[in-house]
Amino acid sequence: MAGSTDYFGPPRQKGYLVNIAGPVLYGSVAGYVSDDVERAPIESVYVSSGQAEAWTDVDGYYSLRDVLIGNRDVSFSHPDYRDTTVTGVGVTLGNTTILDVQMSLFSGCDYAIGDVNGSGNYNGLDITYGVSYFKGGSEPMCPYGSCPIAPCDAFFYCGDVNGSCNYNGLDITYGVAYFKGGPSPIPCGDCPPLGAIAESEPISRMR
Ligand SMILES: [Ca+2]
Ligand SMILES: [Ca+2]
Repeated sequence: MAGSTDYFGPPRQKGYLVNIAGPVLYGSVAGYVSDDVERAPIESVYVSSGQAEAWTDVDGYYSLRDVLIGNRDVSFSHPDYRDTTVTGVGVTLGNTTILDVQMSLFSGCDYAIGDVNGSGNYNGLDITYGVSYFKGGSEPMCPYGSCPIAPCDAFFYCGDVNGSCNYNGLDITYGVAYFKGGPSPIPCGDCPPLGAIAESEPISRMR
């Protein structure tokens, strides 16, 4: 009988080998990371896939070792650039897969802070619109998709003027104080408006 043969036979080599052969089930991914506009190398990009991690050198090159074989996702992140993930990268045993990536500069989200009525700027009408919303009126009209990062992908992010990353009555209070000469609006830190990173100029008051 087949079952008896198995029982009295040698240990199952297949399972045994898998247990001791873990380290050889890896491959590598290596390549060049550059700016998608100037094609210039980007230094210090954090590259990761599962447990494997690496950083690009001054010339934009990275070498990610000990990546599990199979189709893997490889992620690239850098504070000045939009996060990039390449999915389904084929990693084979003991080989190096070449993966060059271009990253786009993260220059902020395309919206005007406080502009809940979709007019393109922040003024007293946005306060009125906001008060109306909290009484059951129309939702804020933040440009949809201008900021594809949570929580900035929610409908209300443009109404956040006190930097709390949500929109509530405190933003109305803050806005009213601002238009009376109080502190400038503060965007949610995860959703910086375009230009806010490079310039951080005070937003001009519009009454
Ligand atoms: Ca407005
Ligand atoms: Ca808020």
